[in-house]
Amino acid sequence: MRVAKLLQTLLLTALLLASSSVLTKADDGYRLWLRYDALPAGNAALYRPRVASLDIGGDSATAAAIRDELKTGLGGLLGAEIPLSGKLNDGAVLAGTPQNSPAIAALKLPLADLGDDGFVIRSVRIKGKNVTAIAARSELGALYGAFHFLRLVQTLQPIANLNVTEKPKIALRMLNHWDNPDGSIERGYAGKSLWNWAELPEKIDPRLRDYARADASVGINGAVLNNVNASAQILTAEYLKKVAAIAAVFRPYGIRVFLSARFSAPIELGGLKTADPFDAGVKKWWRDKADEIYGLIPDFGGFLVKANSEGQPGPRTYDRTHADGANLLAAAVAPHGGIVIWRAFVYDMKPGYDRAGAAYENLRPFDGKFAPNALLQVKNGPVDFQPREPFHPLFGAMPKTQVMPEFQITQEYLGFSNHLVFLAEMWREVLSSDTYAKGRGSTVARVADGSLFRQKLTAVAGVANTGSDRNWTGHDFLQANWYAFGRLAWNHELSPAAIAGEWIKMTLTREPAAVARIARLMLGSREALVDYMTPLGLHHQMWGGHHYGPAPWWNSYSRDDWNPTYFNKAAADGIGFDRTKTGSDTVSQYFPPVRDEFSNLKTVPDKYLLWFHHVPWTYRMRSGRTLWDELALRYQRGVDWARNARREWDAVKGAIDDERFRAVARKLAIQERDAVWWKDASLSYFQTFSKLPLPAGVEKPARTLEEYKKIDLLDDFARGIGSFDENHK
Ligand code: BDP
Repeated sequence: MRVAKLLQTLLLTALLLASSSVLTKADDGYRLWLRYDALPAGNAALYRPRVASLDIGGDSATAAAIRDELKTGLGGLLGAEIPLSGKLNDGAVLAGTPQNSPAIAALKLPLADLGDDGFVIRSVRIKGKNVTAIAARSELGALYGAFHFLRLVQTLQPIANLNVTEKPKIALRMLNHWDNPDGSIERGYAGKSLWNWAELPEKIDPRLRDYARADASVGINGAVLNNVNASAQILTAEYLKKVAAIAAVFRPYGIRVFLSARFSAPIELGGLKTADPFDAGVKKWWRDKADEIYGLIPDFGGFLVKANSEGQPGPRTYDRTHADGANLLAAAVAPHGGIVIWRAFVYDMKPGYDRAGAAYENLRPFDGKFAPNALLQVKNGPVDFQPREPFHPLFGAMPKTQVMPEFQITQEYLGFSNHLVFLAEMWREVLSSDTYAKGRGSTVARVADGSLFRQKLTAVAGVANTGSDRNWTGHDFLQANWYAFGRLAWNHELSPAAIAGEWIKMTLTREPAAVARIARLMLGSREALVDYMTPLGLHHQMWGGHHYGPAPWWNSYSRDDWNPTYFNKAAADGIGFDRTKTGSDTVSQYFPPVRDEFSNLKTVPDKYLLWFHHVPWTYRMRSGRTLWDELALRYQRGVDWARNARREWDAVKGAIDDERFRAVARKLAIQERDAVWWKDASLSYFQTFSKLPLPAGVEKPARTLEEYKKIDLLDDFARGIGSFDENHK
């Protein structure tokens, strides 16, 4: 009897240990959302597919990638070896195209309208057998379908009666890597570059393939490998071989490689005296360079160019226009089917001007002047990747130009890889903004997907947040932004909540209560960050240079449009940048009724108030509070969120492996510290003008304004509190 009891206790303990070790198993985050750990036991009929065998058509590298992913993925999720078999088993999964799979061809599925990247997934009965078919016109489409199928299984979706049809709304979904030849990454906060130039092309880091898998799993199909502040070195014969080696790894996963081109490369590499786009020698140099590149990389995507911006060379140096510059490169790649992406991030400082109006002034005159294989890449807002900006007025304003949005996934102005902020919320806000260019419903998304102006080439870019950190993005949660960018680029109608739900279940936990709690955290994070950094339309209030931490007092740059004081205009009479008729009037760059809504104090949304208006500290807000009180309370609200986020996170302990749980907890502690610092430093400075007391409920700053001015928050970061190694101990 006693022995039996003892055995029972031992058994129970063993079981408990086993289950808790599953939960607390270390996970360094490397596998991203493609973890494929065994699905939980439970309501098996609903979410645990029976997969008897895999039948993947084709023998190309892409077909091999599909086979590999499904075999590893389903094998892991279902905890069983899944045989490859051409036999029509009950429970077989077929994947392929009508060309590479007779079984798929026989199904005669409606594939005609799917384009190159689309796919269908169908539960079908063939000769009395239940089969899942993943079918597409191209092998790449079938790969996207395979990843989609895996996602359904990973997120516990019922898969017995599938009838999925998917195709992307935007053709080119690309990451811009701001990586330098020396391995550093401009505005990168997750380690070094993933491209190991010194070892390439001989040695290929296996990580490159995992990068490509991750991209393809969310439909990303283009990668600019180098910084827009480009070194000409990337275009040398030596480097092009390295680029070709990377392209070869990416190819099976449908990712085309692009390069940032330095406009003056004909001088630096070609020894020419000029880079004038009208010069015959310059034209020839670019044509030859393009031929050389396509000789090595037949599917090379093309060039991205930052010209006459922040010191970069460009056509204006030779009295030529931006269109002349873009068309020079467009002509060089056109014979090979390549494209040129010209950036609209141009803002030449003129006395008394408004930086927010500069890109529009510089680029709009060239509407209709760009070559058919050129796109204009426009940042989401008119200043520079701030926590919140109204949409860029160039969206909708260039109907004869192929315009594409550029988002920043890396968090240059948003707390680096230290702050948890789910950016799908921001991107949705921009994409669903109505430009009214052709009346109601002319959203930024419809500019981007080409439906508004019947644009032929469509694209969207995100400045990557990836790096060599073991977990890719520094902060485990910021993988979600890479994921979300891809998902929204594929389908801009997806809701942030749906994307967050998918990502959490694939990456962190499937425990329903924890999923719900974490989703709430993610979905509130962007508004909270705006609150504690730049509420009510404030912008560009960050410490100079590195842009980490608050410095609303900063006025020491000779370029005024880099100074936070230029943007906040805080003074005794109030705060905010007047962009209405009484000020810079750049609000008139928007179409009516948007411009009227933003210009009028009665209708401007609170979130853009200080973006468009300079208002007195005692201005009466919609809430009935004074501007000063409202501002202070917003900062406090952001701080409260950051505090609460830590408690929320503590509450999911046990639902997530220990390693990532602790790493995130450390980051959240930094975020809280920074949020408090932002509130205290900002309010201390603004109070010198408002001369008003803090309202009830707003905590008093812990230090003096002089201390906030002296201490660079980044110093702590540099000492290691924000680093991956430090946080994954
Ligand atoms: C700014 C960054 C700078 C970039 C620039 C750009 O501070 O590092 O080079 O944007 O997008 O946000 O070109």
